[in-house]
Amino acid sequence: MGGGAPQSPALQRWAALLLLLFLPLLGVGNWHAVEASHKEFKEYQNYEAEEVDGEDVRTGFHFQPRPMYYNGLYHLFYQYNPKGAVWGNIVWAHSVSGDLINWISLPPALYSSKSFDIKGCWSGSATILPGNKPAMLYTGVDTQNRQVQNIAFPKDASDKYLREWDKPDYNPVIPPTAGVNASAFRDPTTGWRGADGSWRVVVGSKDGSTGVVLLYRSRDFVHWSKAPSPLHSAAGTGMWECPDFYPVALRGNAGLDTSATGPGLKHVLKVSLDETRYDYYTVGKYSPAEDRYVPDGTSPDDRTGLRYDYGNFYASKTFYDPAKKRRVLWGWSNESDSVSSDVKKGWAGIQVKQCLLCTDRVDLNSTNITIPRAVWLDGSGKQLVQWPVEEVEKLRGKRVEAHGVALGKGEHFEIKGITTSQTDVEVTFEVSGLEKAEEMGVELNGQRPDPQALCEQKGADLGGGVGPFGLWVLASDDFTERTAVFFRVFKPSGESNSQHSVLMCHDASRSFHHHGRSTTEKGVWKPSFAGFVDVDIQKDGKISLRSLIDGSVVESFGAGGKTCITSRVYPVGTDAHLYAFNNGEADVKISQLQAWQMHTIDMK
Ligand SMILES: *[C@@H]1O[C@H](CO)[C@@H](O)[C@H](O)[C@H]1NC(C)=O
Ligand SMILES: *[C@@H]1O[C@H](CO)[C@@H](O)[C@H](O)[C@H]1NC(C)=O
Ligand SMILES: *[C@@H]1O[C@H](CO)[C@@H](O)[C@H](O)[C@H]1NC(C)=O
Ligand SMILES: CC(=O)N[C@H]1CO[C@H](CO)[C@@H](O)[C@@H]1O
Repeated sequence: MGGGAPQSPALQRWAALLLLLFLPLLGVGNWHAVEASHKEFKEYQNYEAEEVDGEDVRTGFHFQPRPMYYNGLYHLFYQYNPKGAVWGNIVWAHSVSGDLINWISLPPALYSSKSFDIKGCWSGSATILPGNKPAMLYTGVDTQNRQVQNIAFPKDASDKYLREWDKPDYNPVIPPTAGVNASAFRDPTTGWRGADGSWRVVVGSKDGSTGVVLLYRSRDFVHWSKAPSPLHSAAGTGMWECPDFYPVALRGNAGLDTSATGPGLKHVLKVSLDETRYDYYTVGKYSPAEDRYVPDGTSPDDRTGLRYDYGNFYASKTFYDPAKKRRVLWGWSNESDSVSSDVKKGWAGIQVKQCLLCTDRVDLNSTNITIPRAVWLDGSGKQLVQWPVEEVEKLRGKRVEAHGVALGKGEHFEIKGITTSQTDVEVTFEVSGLEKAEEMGVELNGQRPDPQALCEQKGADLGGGVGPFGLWVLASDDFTERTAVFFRVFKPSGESNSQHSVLMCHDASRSFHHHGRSTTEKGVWKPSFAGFVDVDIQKDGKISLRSLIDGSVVESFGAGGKTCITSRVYPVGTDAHLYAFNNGEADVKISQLQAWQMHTIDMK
């Protein structure tokens, strides 16, 4: 890549994550060329970076998408470090879009400049206050290395892009008071307003090994006081990062404003567990009177709990989109290859067109933010459902389809006629012969086995009773390399559980990797990812799968979005193939399959 890439091996890992974002601000030149051509960014460029301890560095480098909708535009703020691999220069980059597809990059909204954020501008959230006034709460790292919560407002509310943000001198608005660990106090949520007129936000923290979301209240969004009890906590879960707390409707897939209350809803609390690097949630009840959240107990409230995505997905955040009355989720998917890969122009994630106020045209073709998903509560009331926002369908081009294709044991079927390295594929499999379903074959002790371990153990190649069946994506024509996206059905595990267990898996053990390097080579992270799918396959007789494939990203949605898995793989060329396969004893039938070649965004 360009001269802006840090060369030292120690820096390469972070560079891989950050390099692309470096470009819009710097043009494509090197660091020194910048000061002349981008005077407006001088302040944060000149700030001298400082190293802090490892744990904090890790946190600061997340590429956390923070979305907001305001006056007809979607805003996406995301953190990155324009100086590459040194600590201390995390800024909030800012892009806007009218359609969630085409984005315009703007100058950074926030960057370290004052005593209350001089050592970092970390994650936070936007809230629209009465009078249509956006406010941003974010974590700053102050001169004493304390994590504090600050507020920022747009300098000029009449600027439709909200380009410049003002950080009042009275910051921080929420300091770590006695009893709060100042090294574990971050990521304020979007505010919600109670019937009493007061605003609430929670901030992620920990108390020993107990994960906790500390609750704060305010009448004016500026003066905050800590509530005596946290909104929620769970022992043994470690630091809670990037909390997200919002209502979901009991029926239908419409989203709700963050402040909505009433009988027809439940609440969702999502936390990013620092110790596992995945995003977990529970569904439960929020009682405004006590300001407490109590999970329903229909899923574990720990690291075996429900996840938004069972793959490579972290530090996500939702926002309410009043224009389309939906709640939209954005995640971040890191590299799984330790070597910086060649960047291909893709269609997924953010596609930034140009940088307003930047002198050079931007080539930010693809970041690693996942495709935005609408989220709502499943009819069971026990879990969420996610589905790519409908705008993604605008990128669908040439279509191919298939119906009624039977797949016996060991058979596969190629989906031809489109370029399958950039594809949106939806398929429904009819399943029969459930009496052939295998035993799970693991000691259960009344508990569910770890789905990822089960997937690793069984893989896509080991024949089963019902399944494995699904898709091979990004496959070479000789099958030596491929990523399997599939289901495997297990016998009901006992009297208490009369339903078959359906496992959904991404098996990347035979995936393409950087420059064709074998996945058995050292340094390539190639996990199998898996989750169970809460469906009654005996009753339904079929199960659907949608995969969005974009070069190095595969995002899959099982059973209409009940279980989601995102993987990063690194195909060698554009001649990748797409197949449906069945390695189970029982026949499966593709009742319907549609696949679209996806348009690439026009960068003009
Ligand atoms: C506070 O958090 C830091 C960072 O995780 C940790 O190293 C430290 O042990 C915590 N302090 C206390 C008193 O728990
Ligand atoms: C990506 O995330 C996973 C899980 O959080 C981690 O194990 C892996 O090391 C990360 N990859 C890189 C390149 O940082
Ligand atoms: C972005 O896409 C354009 C147009 O396809 C291409 O010329 C350019 O090299 C790409 N940039 C990067 C960083 O991949
Ligand atoms: C912003 C970011 O992390 N970009 C990375 C996304 O993934 C490609 C490879 O697919 C990397 O090269 C980028 O650096």
